[in-house]
Amino acid sequence: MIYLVLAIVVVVAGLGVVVLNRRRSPELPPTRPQVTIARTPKPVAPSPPAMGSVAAPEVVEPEVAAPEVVEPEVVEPEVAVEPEKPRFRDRMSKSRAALVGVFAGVRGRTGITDETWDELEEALLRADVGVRVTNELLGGLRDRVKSKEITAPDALLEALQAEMISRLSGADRVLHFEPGEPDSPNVWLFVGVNGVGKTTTIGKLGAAQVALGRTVLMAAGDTFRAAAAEQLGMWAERSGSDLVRGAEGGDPSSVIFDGIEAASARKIDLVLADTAGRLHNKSNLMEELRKVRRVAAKGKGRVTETLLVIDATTGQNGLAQAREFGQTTDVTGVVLTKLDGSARGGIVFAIETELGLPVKLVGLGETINDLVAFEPAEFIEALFSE
Ligand SMILES: Nc1nc2c(ncn2[C@@H]2O[C@H](COP(=O)(O)OP(=O)(O)OP(=O)(O)O)[C@@H](O)[C@H]2O)c(=O)[nH]1
Ligand SMILES: [Mg+2]
Repeated sequence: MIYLVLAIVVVVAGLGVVVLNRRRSPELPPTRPQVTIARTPKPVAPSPPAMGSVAAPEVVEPEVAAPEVVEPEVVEPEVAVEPEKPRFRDRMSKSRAALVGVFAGVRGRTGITDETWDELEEALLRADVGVRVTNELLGGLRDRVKSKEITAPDALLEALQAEMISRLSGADRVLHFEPGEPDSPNVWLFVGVNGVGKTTTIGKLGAAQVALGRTVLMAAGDTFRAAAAEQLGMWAERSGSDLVRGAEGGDPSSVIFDGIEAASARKIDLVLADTAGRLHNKSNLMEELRKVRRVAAKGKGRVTETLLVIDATTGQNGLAQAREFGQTTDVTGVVLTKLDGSARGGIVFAIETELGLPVKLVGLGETINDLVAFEPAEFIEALFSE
């Protein structure tokens, strides 16, 4: 009997030890909290696993639940950040720098003196406003000073600013787009001398038009330069536009004609036609441009804009170009590029007053977002702001 009781005690004690061991052993390996840390979504530089660690395989085991932790973090950066349009004020530091010092000097005097007029004249000419416009602007102000309507330097500068804004108002700066039959695309043609920014402008404008909900096809009418079509192709891809290109050295008119026909067949709204840069005094190349213009109007498309691209850093030189191009292709407006790198923003006045061409778009940098509609008030305020 005693043996029987002893035997029962031994068996029960043995079972207790087994149960206790079973309970403890699963607690030994690291449990959930550590596993979650191991699943941190951003892969950290792998640290070497603890050598010879017995617990290692057990840490790896519970990775099944991982996706739930990872997903939200990966998706987050994909949310598109709406890029802001650049502001004249922020990008026109060079043009402004040429003027603000003068304005400060004018303000610093107690009255309006001969030096005041000399300094203003010099500053406006240096900013490439042009002799004619400078004389007209200052002539009008002199009269108002003589009649005592203006007496203080501050008021003089305010009046100059208002006068400059008013000279630029009233121009038609709209990019003309005629809605019509779906197989009759609008065609906007880009012309200008070498390297002014035609292709880049097409790229930026294509992106803006696509954002407006229009479908766009780019026609690589620059068959002269080997890399020109590739360059335009890159912009087409970036902006979500179609591309039509021809053989290198081919006839630019036929590439643009083919582009317009393709756009018509695909019911695309707008064709942006690139052309090779050319000097305005090369008559054979200007004749080629005349043909491009004529042929573009022949098929299904409607040429609703011919935009002359002018580099703002070339200043008054751009005027001579504009005259020649205007006579050749019926230019409807100007795109003034590289205003961000130019101290000669005043060229806008010469272009508009002396040539009667509206500046419609302005390039304020090299990226896809750096093309803006020309806003006279914002432009002049940027020149005067300190
Ligand atoms: N800073 C600045 N650079 C610009 C602007 N527009 C164009 N560019 C630069 O000007 C250079 C020439 O631009 P393109 O678009 O190739 O000029 P293009 O008129 O097509 O040149 P060609 O086809 O050779 O006649 C490139 O480096 C552009 O990035 C602008 O508004 N600001
Ligand atoms: Mg080009």
